[in-house]
Amino acid sequence: MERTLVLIKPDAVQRNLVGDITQRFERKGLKLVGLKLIQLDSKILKEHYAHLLDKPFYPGTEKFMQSSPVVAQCWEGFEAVEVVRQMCGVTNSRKALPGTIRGDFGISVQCNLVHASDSLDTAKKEVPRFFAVNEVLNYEKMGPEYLYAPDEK
Ligand code: IDP
Ligand code: MG
Repeated sequence: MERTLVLIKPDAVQRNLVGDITQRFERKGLKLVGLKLIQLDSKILKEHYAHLLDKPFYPGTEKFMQSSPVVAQCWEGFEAVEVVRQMCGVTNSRKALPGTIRGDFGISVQCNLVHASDSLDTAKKEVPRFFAVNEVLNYEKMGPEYLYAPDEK
């Protein structure tokens, strides 16, 4: 099973969309293994968005991401990284397909509601960036036989 990081961004927190977004991942069949409300600072954002530091929009991104707490989540599932990325939609919410989180709730590039790890390698770095080892929990959940075939677990 893969684990992936989701951040529900300040725009979604302020717009009362935490529940709607979380419910989508739950209904999909993903398993919530980490969850917390956190205030990000410049240091963690510079690490998290290292690939964007030289972009002209980066100062705006950093300010936006600190403008309110965010909800950090770790979701687990078979091919969870790709599943969650697909559910979020492309970066520009105006281009994100209907049915995706960004496509359904957003109309902005910056204020695009969610962050999701973009590959398994990235997820392996991002989950420990936001969660201590004891904040990601292992537990049994009812009903995986109705979510997966035996060779998908
Ligand atoms: P992603 O969130 O879809 O993985 P990235 O390219 O990793 O997209 O960019 C991280 C975040 O930086 C985006 O989600 C968005 O909030 C912001 N961002 C990316 N490109 C732009 C831009 O061209 N203008 C303003 N903000 C941007
Ligand atoms: Mg990204």
